[in-house]
Amino acid sequence: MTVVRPLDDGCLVALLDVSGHGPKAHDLASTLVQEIMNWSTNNLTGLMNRLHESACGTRGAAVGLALLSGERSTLLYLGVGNTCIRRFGSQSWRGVSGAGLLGSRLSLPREELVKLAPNDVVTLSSDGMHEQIRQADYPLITLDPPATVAETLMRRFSKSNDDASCLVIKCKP
Ligand SMILES: [Mn+2]
Repeated sequence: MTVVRPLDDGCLVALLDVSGHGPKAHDLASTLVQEIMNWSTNNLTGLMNRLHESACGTRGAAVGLALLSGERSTLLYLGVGNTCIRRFGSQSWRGVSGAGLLGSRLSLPREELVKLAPNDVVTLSSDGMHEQIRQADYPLITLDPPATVAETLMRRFSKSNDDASCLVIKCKP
């Protein structure tokens, strides 16, 4: 599941992959989405700790959080579990998510700050999508509209044995 929450200067985006399927998984995803929508500061570590508390005693989830600032052209990332964030374009970059699972084992890495450039594309995906995607595998990734990028990545790189989420952010020219 993906969340995009517009802020005064940029947006907060999140990708959630709750363990398992069915109504209980959906309930946990809904709870986490509410927490993300209600969070009122720019503190990603604080938000992740809040999500962890909400998920305690549940089946758990993998979560990636990214805070984008339009004015500073930056991206701040914090993730736990099998979530993957990548940047394509002027430079390639891949974020590192902490080991563990939200709700049971939380080992939070440091927030990573990335300076973005015009036309960069950032993808945030769950473990239902292969992580080894090189820009050479998809040379048009920075030229295609973001919806086309998401569809193309899902068609070409999602695994047959899991569901997958993918969120695509395109920087302005
Ligand atoms: Mn998954």
